[in-house]
Amino acid sequence: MAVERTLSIIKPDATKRNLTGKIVSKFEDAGLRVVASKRIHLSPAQAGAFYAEHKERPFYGELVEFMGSEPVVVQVLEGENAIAKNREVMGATDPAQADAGTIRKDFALSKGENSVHGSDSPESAAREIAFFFSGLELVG
Ligand code: DAT
Ligand code: MG
Repeated sequence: MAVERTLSIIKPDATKRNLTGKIVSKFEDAGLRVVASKRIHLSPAQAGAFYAEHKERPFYGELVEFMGSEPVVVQVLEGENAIAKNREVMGATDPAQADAGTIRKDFALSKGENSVHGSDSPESAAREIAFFFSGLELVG
């Protein structure tokens, strides 16, 4: 296994409920290190561009509106097998299907307002990290 980096977003439903610290604790407890972090408020154009891969899906408009509704915390997480490990800590997209102890099981409100985003492959991690951060902002 290699040390990887992955892009995480703590979504509006979670920042609004002041859950940032509790969510970061779950990353850290799983051995993931926060190597970059910022709080931003996405414009509709930025949210739309980030989720462009979903633009044909029926929930795209709702997703873009939600992601720009409140600030988010975007972070780069680093660790052994970080991409898959983060997806495990997040839990399934639908909180009703998520395993006990996962972020989405503990905090998500619905399939749409599901508290966190995480890259799903090395290619998406590289693209998503570059979307939000310059190399100078990554402090390993
Ligand atoms: P994930 O975030 O687990 O990678 P995804 O990439 O399939 O899931 O979808 C991106 C986001 O879109 C997801 O986190 C929440 C929203 N979404 C997905 N399926 C949905 C649905 N059936 N109804 C409403 N929102 C949905
Ligand atoms: Mg996804």
